[in-house]
Amino acid sequence: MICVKNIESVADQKWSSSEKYPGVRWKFLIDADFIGSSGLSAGFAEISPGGDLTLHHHAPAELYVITNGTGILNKSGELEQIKKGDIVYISADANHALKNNGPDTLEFYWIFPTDRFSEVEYISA
Ligand code: 7BC
Ligand code: NI
Repeated sequence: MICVKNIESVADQKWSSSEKYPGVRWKFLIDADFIGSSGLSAGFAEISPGGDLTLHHHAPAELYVITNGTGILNKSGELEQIKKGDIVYISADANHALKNNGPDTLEFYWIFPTDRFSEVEYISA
C-alpha cells in the first residue's frame, strides 16, 4: 500500500483535543484505524500561542517534524528552543513537552513506530 494524506484530505475528520493539553488539537493522517496502514503512524498537531503539550512519556519512540512556528521543547527537564524546519527524536519512555512561546501557531507532524495512535499509552509526568 502507498498512501498520500494531508490536512486538507482529512477535512471531514474532527480535530481531537484533551484538557490535559490546553491549546493543542490534532488529526490522524497515517493510522491503521483510518487507512489500514501498519508499522508506522503519523498525525498533524497545532499548538496555539501559549498552548502546551504538557510533560508526558510513552513506550514508543517518537519523531516531531516542525512545520510552522516556534516553541520550547522540554527534554526530560532540559529546555531547548525549537523552530520550523526542526526534526526532533524522542526515545522510548523519555519525558517530553512542547509549549508554544511564540506569536504564530506551532505546527508539527508526529510519527510513531506503531500501527495506530490509539495503541500509544500516554503517561503524564
Ligand atoms: O499531539 C498529540 C496529542 C496527544 O500527540 C502527539 C505528540 C506527542 O508528543 O505524543
Ligand atoms: Ni509524545
